[in-house]
Order: sequence, then structure tokens, then C-alpha cells
Amino acid sequence: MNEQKLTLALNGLGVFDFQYFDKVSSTNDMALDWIASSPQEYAAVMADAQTAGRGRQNRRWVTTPGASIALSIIVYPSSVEQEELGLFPLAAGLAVAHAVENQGIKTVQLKWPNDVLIMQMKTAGILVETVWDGASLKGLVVGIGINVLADAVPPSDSLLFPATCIQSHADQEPDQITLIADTIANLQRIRKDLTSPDFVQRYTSKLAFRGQKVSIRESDAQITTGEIAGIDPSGQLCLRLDDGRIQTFPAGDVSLRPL
Ligand code: BT5
Repeated sequence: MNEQKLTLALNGLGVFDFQYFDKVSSTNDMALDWIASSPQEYAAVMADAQTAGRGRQNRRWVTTPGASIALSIIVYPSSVEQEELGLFPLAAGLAVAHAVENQGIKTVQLKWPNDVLIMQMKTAGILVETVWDGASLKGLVVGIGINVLADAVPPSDSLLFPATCIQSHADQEPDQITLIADTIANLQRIRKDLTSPDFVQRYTSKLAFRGQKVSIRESDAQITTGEIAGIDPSGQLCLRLDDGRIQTFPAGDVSLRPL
């Protein structure tokens, strides 16, 4: 990573607090700890390698040195946003999706709640975590892992869902610093109308498997099938069941699979 170019790109977005590591356990862990010393909003932690990168429900996230982006962004949600924290993973997904599109890729979609797909294969994953002081929210970390080069894609037998990388779909060599800066700039912009109908409409236009039958697994004992109808203003998935009723699912620890 060219640190001078990174500094210029981030400073251009008003981001002066950032840390870049050759190797960390998890950039989310570093960012969660950093919140205690109140860095500025959009303070960012990045790393070339993670020894304990994680996804939701403590699943493993693979980061390959030189080929992946591991980025964690610190956000302090406003009181209005705190009413709708479930929108943050979706907003981060949309921010990454637009950054990937800016690399010249047209087939980008979002697998609810927060996976970024290229041609229906996962190219980025998002893990949003919060720090609380009793009932008061101290801050939120948006963790983003992006497969940039082909080496970033883990072997298929180790994955729950097919994966790909930006390099395999872009005409030009993908640029890590542009991807990072675009992602942060997009998140800054998307947050301006996060709780408006425009956000729901923009997210829905990128929603993968819309109108298709999927299964939603909340636990081994709780699996629901239905057709994806869209999302509601809180970012919950709306599923049309076989009897025509609409059931909503909060963006928590659920897994969505196409059938
Ligand atoms: C995610 O979880 O997709 C969230 C991943 C967030 C990673 C970032 S990297 C920066 C920050 N620091 C961290 O420690 N984490 C964040 P989930 O939806 O639970 O998906 C996890 C599953 O994705 C795994 O069980 C694998 O099947 C699959 N997987 C792991 N590494 C992958 C990769 N590089 N590309 C595609 N799929 C992967």
C-alpha cells in the first residue's frame, strides 16, 4: 500500500485519524478498542493481513496479504440513526457496491443483509459491531472485507456461498486505495438520507434474488421459505410466504440462500 497516496485520499475526505497495519488480529477488534479514546468520525483501521478476521456469528473471514482489503470504519450514529441501527450493515453494503461499480463492474448486487455480490458470487462481506456504555451507544464499527485480487478468494470447499474477486470481473487492474476512499465517501453520502425512502429504494434496486424463492435460516429449527419482496424502512427483509402473507426478518444473525 502506498501510504502517501492513502494519506492524501483519506485526508481529502476529511479523515485524518487512520491506522494501517501489516498484520493484526482483526481490524474490527482494533477499531472497537480505539472507540474508548474517541477518534474522529470515519476514523479507519486497515490491515494487509488479519490472523483472526471474523464474520457474523464468529465465522472466519479470510484476508490474503496483498490481495484483500480489511477495513474498519468508526461511526457515531446520531439519535435518529440510533433508532434504526439495523440500516448500517445495509448502508455499508451499498457503499461498497457503488465503490465496486466504480471499478467498471456492472453486475454488482447486494445479498441481504450485507454481502456484496458480483454475478451472484460473494466479493465482500460486512460485519457491523457496536460499543455500549450501559444503555448509551459509544460508537459503531463498520467492518468491511473485500476480495480485490484472485488470490483473495478462498478455496470453494471452505465456503458457505460461492465467492469471487473484483480482479476477475474488471477490465483494468483494481485499485485498493480508490476502493477504500470510494467506500468511505459513499458511506458519508449514504448516511445523509439513511432514514429516508430514497435509501430503501436505492438498496432495493440492487437487491439480489428479488422475486425469487429463498430460504431464511434463523436457527436449525427455524427455516422459512418464500419469495423476496423487498426491504422495509428499518432494513428488515420482506418475504412473501406461499400463502401470500408477508413476513419480515430483522437483519440479525440470519442466513439467506437461494433455492
Ligand atoms: C461476513 O460474515 O461476510 C463479514 C465479513 C467481515 C470481514 C471484515 S474484514 C475487516 C473486519 N475485520 C474483521 O475481523 N471482520 C471485518 P458472514 O456473512 O458471516 O460470512 C462469513 C462466511 O463467508 C464464512 O463462513 C465463509 O464461508 C465465507 N468467507 C470467508 N472468507 C471469505 C472471503 N474472503 N470471500 C468470500 N467468502 C468468504
